[in-house]
Amino acid sequence: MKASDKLNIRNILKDLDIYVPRRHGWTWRKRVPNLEMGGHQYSDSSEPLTQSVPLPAAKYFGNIDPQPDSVITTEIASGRFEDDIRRMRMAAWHGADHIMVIRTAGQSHFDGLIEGTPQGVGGVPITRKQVRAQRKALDLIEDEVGRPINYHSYVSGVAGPDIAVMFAEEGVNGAHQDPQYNVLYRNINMVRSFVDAAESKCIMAWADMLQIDGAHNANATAVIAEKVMPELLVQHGINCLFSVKSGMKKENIALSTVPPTASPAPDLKINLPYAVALRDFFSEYKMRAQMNTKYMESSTREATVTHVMNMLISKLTSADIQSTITPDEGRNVPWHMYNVEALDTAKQTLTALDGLKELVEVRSDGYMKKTVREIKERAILFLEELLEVGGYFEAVEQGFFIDSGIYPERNGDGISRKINGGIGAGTVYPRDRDYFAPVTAHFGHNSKLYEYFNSPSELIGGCTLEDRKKIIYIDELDENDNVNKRLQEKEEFLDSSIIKPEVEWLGDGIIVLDMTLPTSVRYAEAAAIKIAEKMNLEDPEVIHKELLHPAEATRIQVKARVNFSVDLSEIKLPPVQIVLSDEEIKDFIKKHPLKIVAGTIGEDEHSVGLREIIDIKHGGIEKYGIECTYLGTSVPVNKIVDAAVEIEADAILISTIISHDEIHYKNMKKVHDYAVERGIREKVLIIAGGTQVVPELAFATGVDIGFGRGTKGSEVASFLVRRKKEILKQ
Ligand code: Z98
Repeated sequence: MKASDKLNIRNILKDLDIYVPRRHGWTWRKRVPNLEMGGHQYSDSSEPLTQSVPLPAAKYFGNIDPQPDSVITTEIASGRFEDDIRRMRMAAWHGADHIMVIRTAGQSHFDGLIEGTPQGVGGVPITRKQVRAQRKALDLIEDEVGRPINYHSYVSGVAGPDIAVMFAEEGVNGAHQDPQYNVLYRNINMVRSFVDAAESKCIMAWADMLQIDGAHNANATAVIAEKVMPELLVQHGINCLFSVKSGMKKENIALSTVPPTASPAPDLKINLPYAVALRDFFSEYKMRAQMNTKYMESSTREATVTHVMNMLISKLTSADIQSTITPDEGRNVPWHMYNVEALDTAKQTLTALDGLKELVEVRSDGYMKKTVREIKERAILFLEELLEVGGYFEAVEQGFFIDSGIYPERNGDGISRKINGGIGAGTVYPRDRDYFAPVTAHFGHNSKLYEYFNSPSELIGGCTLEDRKKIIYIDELDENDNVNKRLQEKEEFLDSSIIKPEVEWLGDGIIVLDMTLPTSVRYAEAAAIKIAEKMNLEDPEVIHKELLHPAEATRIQVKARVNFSVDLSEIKLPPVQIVLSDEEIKDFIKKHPLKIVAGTIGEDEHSVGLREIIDIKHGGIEKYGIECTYLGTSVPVNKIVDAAVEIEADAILISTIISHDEIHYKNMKKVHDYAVERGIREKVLIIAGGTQVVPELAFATGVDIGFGRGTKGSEVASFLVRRKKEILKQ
């Protein structure tokens, strides 16, 4: 796949029935301690990518893109897997190597696999076809960036084991699996959930998948998140041990940890001891650090600060996987740009904090010692009481979990589930004495015959885990709700030069407007909708409001839809300016000193643009060692050319903003003509700039080049150097 080519969804969908996943199991990043990059030494780094989008400031550092050593996660949830695939590609280029696909609302309650590619709500219906298509696309994407990408979804709900088998068959690399999630948040019967979990975990162990637990959900659900700290340790403990007993390797078990609180609470004083207590108790397991979404509002700024603070804790406690759902999940705006922004926030922060533990040490005395110990003690006492009342099931029935008090305080408002209640109650049956299933990776005693085979599936020449021909691949079941229909509807935008703005689906036409209105929040909200309507935007909706002052102003963000598209084939672009690296320009100037004379000409007093091109303070061409003689504003044409003769300048830089009666082009021509008259035109380059300058029209006046709005000093210097090199070659 070429970087300049779009992912072809139809090609991905072709021959899916015979697709074979290239590997099973989870992949960690390849650590490269003491990596040397751009003249810097990185301590906590991993192998660089072959292609990527570096951070914006990388242009000042030779475009380096160091990759932190922890796996970085992004969660994708648009409801259309075909659009999610394109977002996965963007995410991988920004440093994601763990891509979690959220399931459609309610899938936990589907008692079996679903098929085809129906559209989902808040996530995609997880089916074999869409899993295959996404895994196949990720094969291409990981080749493109040069790093394996872990594909992940959820093994929970009443169809947990069925999904686990399908994931094992399809090369899914990681999944959430925690029976407590079923019980507490999906009201699925607890006996069924734990039996299903044993089976699912056994299958996931066969496929070497990484497991993430569900304890963090307590955090998002609790009335006050920091109050559930002790029970979170208990929940992690239950799932960890249950997983080990079901056959999982400890290194494949990850705790889903969330710093419980957020500022304006004193974040570090609460979150750091909690993270340390977790690390102490679960030192043999992996940590998947997620962000606190409980206290997240619609402000991207606030969400990003919480994310960054959370990553400080991840760094101090060496999290193995860094999630980046903030701010999309917290704000319920799961759009392409927020996935990418959050990934960049993670890359930037983790890189900024590189080597943190060589610089500072987390104290193990005083406040830290006392607080860490207190959390652990509360957790142990919680567990002891749980055992005293008869075990986990009994404790859940008595409402031990997600109570608003911090243990041992209990306010009687926890989530209570009946041992014999919930979805799927009464559906667990003991195996018959002669039970035998010819399958691999089955939990428990699979008949006495087990002893005679490596796996009971040998009797049938292997089950679907060994023999893919036995997998029944169903393409589509619904003739209307499927990807082919959706692609047909989007035909206009597929492989064409016609585009619309987009936030999550091809051609969705959504844009965001940001405005500050000088009124109160209530009026601002209503006025913003009116403004969007007056702009002929459709379906306007306020997605963020921020009080600047009760009477003076409110900031509003509105999302809305445009009802037109743009044809790129109708846009004429100027030729691309080649920009040389700073080093290359400096080296050349050192060997071949250059002099220029500059000024705004005619009756033009606008000097800001030209000063930005020249002045060292603004990154102008002075910084490369080019000798600049600035003649000021409204310089007569003759004067600037005469000055060039006098100082033997290599180039004349003229700037004009005023374009009335085409005066800017007329003056360019005059400079060119007078330079000819003075006999220096062959020796001097004439470079003309200004906000209204169209390069082609400038060139037509006789000058060497025209630069329009937004030109940088580096572009002008690059032109000078390239042209001088050509002259030297002649
Ligand atoms: C995360 N941001 O963990 P449904 N099992 C567990 C879960 O935590 C979740 C599901 C299943 C979060 C993503 N977590 C939310 C342990 C969901 C999903 O019922 O299909 O929604 O199950 O990264």
